[in-house]
Amino acid sequence: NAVERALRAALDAGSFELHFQPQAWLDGRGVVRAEALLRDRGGLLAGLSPAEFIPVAEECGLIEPLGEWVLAEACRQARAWADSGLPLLPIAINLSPVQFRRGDIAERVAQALAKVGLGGEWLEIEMTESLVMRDIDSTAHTLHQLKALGVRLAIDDFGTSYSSLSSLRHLPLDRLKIDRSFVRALPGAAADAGLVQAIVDMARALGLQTVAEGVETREQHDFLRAIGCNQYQGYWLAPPCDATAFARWLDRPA
Ligand code: G
Ligand code: G
Ligand code: MN
Ligand code: NA
Repeated sequence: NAVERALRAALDAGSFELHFQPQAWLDGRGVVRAEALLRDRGGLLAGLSPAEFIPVAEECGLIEPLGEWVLAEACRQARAWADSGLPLLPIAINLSPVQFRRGDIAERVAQALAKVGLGGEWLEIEMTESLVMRDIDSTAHTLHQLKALGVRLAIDDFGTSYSSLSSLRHLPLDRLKIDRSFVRALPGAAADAGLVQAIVDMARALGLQTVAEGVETREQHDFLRAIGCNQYQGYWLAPPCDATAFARWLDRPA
């Protein structure tokens, strides 16, 4: 398969890179963390979204080395920014269910952090709702191991799958990321506005923060702030960009 060959070539050539997209407080306190998003620089996968090649990597086993690389590279970058005098910024990575289910993810995360001398609080892990809700006992065990490292835990694309309220309440989660399909038609679409409000209220009752994804307009931003959503991410703040451009963006004059 052509994508599988391109994945192997990119891993061999070292042409993968992480791009970064900021997440910020809606109340004006500025950037809180950056999400790391995988890209292939100049390789055969350059035109593809990870949404297209990650599933192939999961099927052919290459998600293991690829996921390890993402974890190590995110830690390396957090450390490099801190060493260059930028304020240390937590980084969120996306974790594949395949990496999560191996059973040793907490150990791998602990090693990656130790290698760069960072505490767990500098790393956030984004997982899909279906990963978190499937096989809840073993999930809870792994999440508690990660939480014990100080790592923050977020549910990505929240609302697109199915969550048990009691699981949301009892798992050691920090944040829900409200899927951008609910954000797209805000603030005009009454049904979406009601849904997002309900998610924000439910999260607050459960002691969880909310991050709205895919915020593209000032109107969306202002609506989300007004209903008490905590943080946001999206093109209206900044699109994902490479590490150099991201550091420049962080350092931009106000
Ligand atoms: O960055 P972009 O919008 O193209 O990402 C598309 C999808 O790919 C998103 O759902 C995102 O979570 C996922 N993705 C991006 N980078 C990674 C990664 O490093 N690992 C995994 N497992 N998924 C990623
Ligand atoms: O599912 P996840 O949140 O990991 O996906 C992040 C993806 O969403 C990234 O690939 C990024 O390119 C994309 N993205 C980020 N901000 C926006 C936005 O404002 N609008 C749209 N359409 N996509 C966005
Ligand atoms: Mn994500
Ligand atoms: Na998402």
